[in-house]
Amino acid sequence: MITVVIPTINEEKSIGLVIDRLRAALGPVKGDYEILIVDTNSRDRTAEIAVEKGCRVVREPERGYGRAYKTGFTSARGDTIITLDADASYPPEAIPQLLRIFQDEQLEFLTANRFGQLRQGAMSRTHRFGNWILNAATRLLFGVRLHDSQSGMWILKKDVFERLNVRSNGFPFSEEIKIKAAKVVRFKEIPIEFSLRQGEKKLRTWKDGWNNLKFLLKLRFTRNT
Ligand SMILES: Nc1nc2c(ncn2[C@@H]2O[C@H](COP(=O)(O)OP(=O)(O)OP(=O)(O)O)[C@@H](O)[C@H]2O)c(=O)[nH]1
Ligand SMILES: [Mg+2]
Repeated sequence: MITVVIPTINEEKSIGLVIDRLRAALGPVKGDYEILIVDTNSRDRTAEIAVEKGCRVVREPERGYGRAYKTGFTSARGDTIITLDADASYPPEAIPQLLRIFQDEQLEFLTANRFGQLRQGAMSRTHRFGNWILNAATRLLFGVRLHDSQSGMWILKKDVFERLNVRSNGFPFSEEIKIKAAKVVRFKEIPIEFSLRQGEKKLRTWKDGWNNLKFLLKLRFTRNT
């Protein structure tokens, strides 16, 4: 079984569309699936829309992108997990092809590369620059070559997450899980199309960018990580 995990805070503008597009894309895929929304205190109709559309919603009252994923992965019923944002920036339509590669090549972690086919205006210059720095840091500090260390669309085996001991509860969760997975499991990065997000972004460019870089340095230079 597949569990699609989507973390949300106030994403009522796009969550319905993302769920509809997911159902259309997953319909022809063989086997059972569930869509699991991990919601952190949305004050809009995000959770109601998800329930109306037949999704399971779990609440995670503590803030944090990584924390939301930890909660979601732990309560996932599937042995295969797919992740994406609720902001309609990642393409659910790519899932069947990504799943095929994941299965055919017996991968354990697949991450989608947003820089493969970046739609015009999908990402600001500042974000592109920040991503370049973080990709370079990932390569220099860990010897892991990624085109997109911050991508939020992955396919992974649930047991891989259980084995990796991912520490971060914030945005660095994204790079940490990839760095750790790339070292120990069958891992691949595949290009996807990426579009401008709908609704309000939760990431604070400078603050979170800097936090991510500090996190990488700490992960590299402190023991027991
Ligand atoms: N449950 C939960 N979801 C979160 C939290 N922070 C972000 N999210 C969700 O995680 C996804 C990624 O957050 P975004 O704001 O899109 O961050 P991003 O994609 O790195 O940045 P943008 O390029 O600006 O979209 C979105 O679906 C958010 O609603 C959180 O603390 N808790
Ligand atoms: Mg996003």
